[in-house]
Amino acid sequence: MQLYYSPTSPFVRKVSVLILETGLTVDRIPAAGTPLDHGSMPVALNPLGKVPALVDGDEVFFDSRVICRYLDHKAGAGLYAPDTWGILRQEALADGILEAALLMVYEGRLRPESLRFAPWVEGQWAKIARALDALEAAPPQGPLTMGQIAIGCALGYLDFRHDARAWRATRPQLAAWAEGFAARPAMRATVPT
Ligand SMILES: N[C@@H](CCC(=O)N[C@@H](CS)C(=O)NCC(=O)O)C(=O)O
Repeated sequence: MQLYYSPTSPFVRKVSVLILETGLTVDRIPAAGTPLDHGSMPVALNPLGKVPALVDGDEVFFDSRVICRYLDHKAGAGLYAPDTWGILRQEALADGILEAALLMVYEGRLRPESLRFAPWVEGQWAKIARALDALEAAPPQGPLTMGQIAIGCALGYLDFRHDARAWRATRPQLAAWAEGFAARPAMRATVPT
């Protein structure tokens, strides 16, 4: 299998953590690009021009949710059990945090300053804040699941790109969970730099 990746992508990190946790073997191919220039993104494999994308023989998989589900199935890891719908909801919430957080990064990095619209950025952060409050009210628990991996990667990305927002300040339970989860070897091995 080959995984197209970018080292700082939190969506790729979900896949990388799953690979390490399950002991699967996957070759890694670097790719880089943005909505303005797809660069070396594997557009022939993923027309959306995004990573992660996974090739296994004749089959291509994207996005991270599909790849994680596929690799979990392939490894027989059971990371979507026993509460499959609850775990998928957690993964969707984490991915929603990541989508909003990434849009904020793109807004600051790709859009000319004169075209930026601060209320739109704050609207993205409001989505993230609501999602974090929901997680604070019901922090992840129990044995490792894909929901936990996704939430761990989402919180890690907030630390990486939106540290100034200090998400931990009003969310002690989630912060405590994040600290424990970040200590897992697979999380430590995939910290974005
Ligand atoms: N929903 C996708 C999101 C993937 C995504 O947005 N990846 C970013 C890197 S973090 C990307 O490839 N951006 C390039 C672009 O949007 O053109 C997934 O879960 O894989």
